Amino acid sequence: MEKLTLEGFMSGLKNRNPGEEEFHQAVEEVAHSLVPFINQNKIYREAAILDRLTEPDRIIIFRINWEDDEGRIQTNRGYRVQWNNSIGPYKGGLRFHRSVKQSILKFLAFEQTFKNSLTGIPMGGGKGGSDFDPKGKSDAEVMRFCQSMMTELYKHIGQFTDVPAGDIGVGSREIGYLYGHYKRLSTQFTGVMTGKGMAYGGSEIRPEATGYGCVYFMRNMLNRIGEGMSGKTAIVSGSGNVAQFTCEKATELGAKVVTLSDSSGTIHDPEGVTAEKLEFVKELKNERRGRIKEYADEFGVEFYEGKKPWHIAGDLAFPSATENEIDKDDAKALVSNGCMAVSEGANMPTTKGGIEVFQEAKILYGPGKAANAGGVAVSGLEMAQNSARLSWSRSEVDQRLQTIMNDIHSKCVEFGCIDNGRVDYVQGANIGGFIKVADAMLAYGVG
Ligand code: NDP
Ligand code: 2IT
Repeated sequence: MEKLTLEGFMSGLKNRNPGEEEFHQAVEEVAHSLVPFINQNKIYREAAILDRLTEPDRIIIFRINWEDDEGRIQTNRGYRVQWNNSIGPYKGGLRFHRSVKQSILKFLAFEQTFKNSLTGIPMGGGKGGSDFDPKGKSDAEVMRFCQSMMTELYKHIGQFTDVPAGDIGVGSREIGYLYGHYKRLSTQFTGVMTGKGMAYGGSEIRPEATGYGCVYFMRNMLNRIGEGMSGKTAIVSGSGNVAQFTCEKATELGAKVVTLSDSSGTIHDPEGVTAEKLEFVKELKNERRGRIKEYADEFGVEFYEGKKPWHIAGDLAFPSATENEIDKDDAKALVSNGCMAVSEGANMPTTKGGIEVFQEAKILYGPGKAANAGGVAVSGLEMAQNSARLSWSRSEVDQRLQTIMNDIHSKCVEFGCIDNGRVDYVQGANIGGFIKVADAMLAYGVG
């Protein structure tokens, strides 16, 4: 059998999925690691696993109509991308953002499949969302939108079929409206969604899990080279769910977080975003839904309008906003300012050129599918608690999260160890995530 080449594989993929740049980017990053691995392990090649794994099981696209507060009828588009359920029910978040389109949800669902495998919990990969923009909408409008979306979505999900959760623009408020409507339509109270409130089947630590997990992963990478979090300066982007709890845990472990951002700009607080200042951010972002500039006004620090935080010096970087937020020049700026490690809270926040800069500089680079897996891991723990009809304490869930992040780190080391004991975490995460899914697919035969 002919050897697989990256160029040949990617050219076929691009022809089959024209114009879907984010999807091409996510697949290329994975294929870069997997093509040599598959050439060495012919069983995967013969079963055409890579071709099958880069095609979703199905994509459901639907119209969502809802009425705004002025009585006007609005139309949005809804999606659920069910990528692969070889190792468990489809699992992954819903994103509400004006930029949502098929290419973005395909890249996210594809990545999710590897990420979920890395957690060791039986979950397949999926993702969904809508181009609905929650900014400036009233609670009543968000509720009507969520209910209308669920009226279609509920036909395609289920505790053993597909279990959505949150992502950008989907937090506890949206999950409440979505889950409540599912319950009404189905007359069932099941663990069909995660990220639920504590009053109705949620898990302790789920809101914190992505940010905390991302910091635990950073700690693991640092510890392996004899370093620690204490005394380090951290650059964090975003100011939503992932950024807030990254800031909280990094600060608790002795680091100083000096930046936060949103789509309008970056604040720089050289004294550090302390626990007290973070409470202001949580209230600002989660309750009042205001802009991060207010932090600068409140605490008298610098605000860089329209800028990302990567030009500010720091030892550690935690991109926690969105895809492609670190390009080649941003990565160069980080490295030349002394950044020694990157742990990605966001999904695919670094461009291909940016990743090359980090790898050439030989700094620690933890890709999202490993570093931000703590969120979906605790979603898996929420599903387990729902099935068992019980709930674990905060410390129990946190302990399990730390163990899962340690195990993911070990898996990356196992499959990503390269020259002189250095670890290529991209290769480690890609191969480590691939094997379990691929072996399950082999076991099922052709189908
Ligand atoms: P939130 O909606 O809570 O926060 C998103 C933050 O990122 C906001 O500060 C937002 O600013 C900023 N942001 C979003 N889009 C852009 C953009 N195009 N340009 C600049 N800033 C932007 O989302 P999350 O914190 O949940 O998600 C952040 C990232 O983490 C995403 O990549 C998500 O996929 C990933 N992730 C999330 C997990 C979770 O459990 N929630 C799990 C794993 C990964 P603004 O308010 O101005 O839009
Ligand atoms: O990207 C992600 O891993 C998430 N948005 C969380 C998914 C989940 O099902 O908890």
